[in-house]
Amino acid sequence: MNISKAEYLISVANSKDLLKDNVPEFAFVGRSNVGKSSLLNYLTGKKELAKTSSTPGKTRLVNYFDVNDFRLVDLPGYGFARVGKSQKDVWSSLIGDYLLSSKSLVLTFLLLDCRHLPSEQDKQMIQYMMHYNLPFMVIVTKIDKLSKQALNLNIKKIAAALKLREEMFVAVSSQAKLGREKLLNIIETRLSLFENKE
Ligand SMILES: Nc1nc2c(ncn2[C@@H]2O[C@H](COP(=O)(O)OP(=O)(O)O)[C@@H](O)[C@H]2O)c(=O)[nH]1
Ligand SMILES: [Mg+2]
Repeated sequence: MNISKAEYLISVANSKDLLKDNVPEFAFVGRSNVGKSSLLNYLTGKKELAKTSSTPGKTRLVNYFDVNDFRLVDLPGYGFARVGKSQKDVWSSLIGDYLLSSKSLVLTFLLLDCRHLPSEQDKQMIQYMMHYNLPFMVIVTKIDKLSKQALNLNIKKIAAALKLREEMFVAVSSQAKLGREKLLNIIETRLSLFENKE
């Protein structure tokens, strides 16, 4: 797939403002710092499309991007340790509201750092999506940080921890530029299935 257009559309802070039209959407979710913004930039080929970690404000919003004839949706990051508090944010209700209210959600990508086992919040996300029968896949990020061997081993461990098949996983590195074609192919395939279903 060729990316002919990639533009920031809008950011939404409240569930009532979530978009509810029929443009097919691909959502990206994961804990803060997992590499979500970097991946959106890498995928679209636009370096500044989604701001990377320097602007934490945006991480609490649902950010929509128009890409070709579909949308990429950057969901709020979770697992932020609040300054001065040991308590962690539970993932935003905005995430749950988005996942249940989007009229045209084709697929959600849950991002996990390839070096770490999934957190409780990651597991809850998966359970949530399974409970509501929402289609999802897992993206393991920052694979430039591991050798091929270590990566394969970690994917096995992560898959086992989540009780998911390894076919549910895509491995990427925005830094080393790995995994873009595969991800775009997945998007293209799911898009055509979705459009034929409509
Ligand atoms: N080594 C490596 N670092 C990455 C990669 N992707 C993102 N990062 C770094 O991880 C940090 C968080 O990235 P960001 O995209 O802002 O994460 P977000 O909070 O999930 O949106 C930044 O310092 C990035 O430079 C990657 O593929 N490889
Ligand atoms: Mg981000």
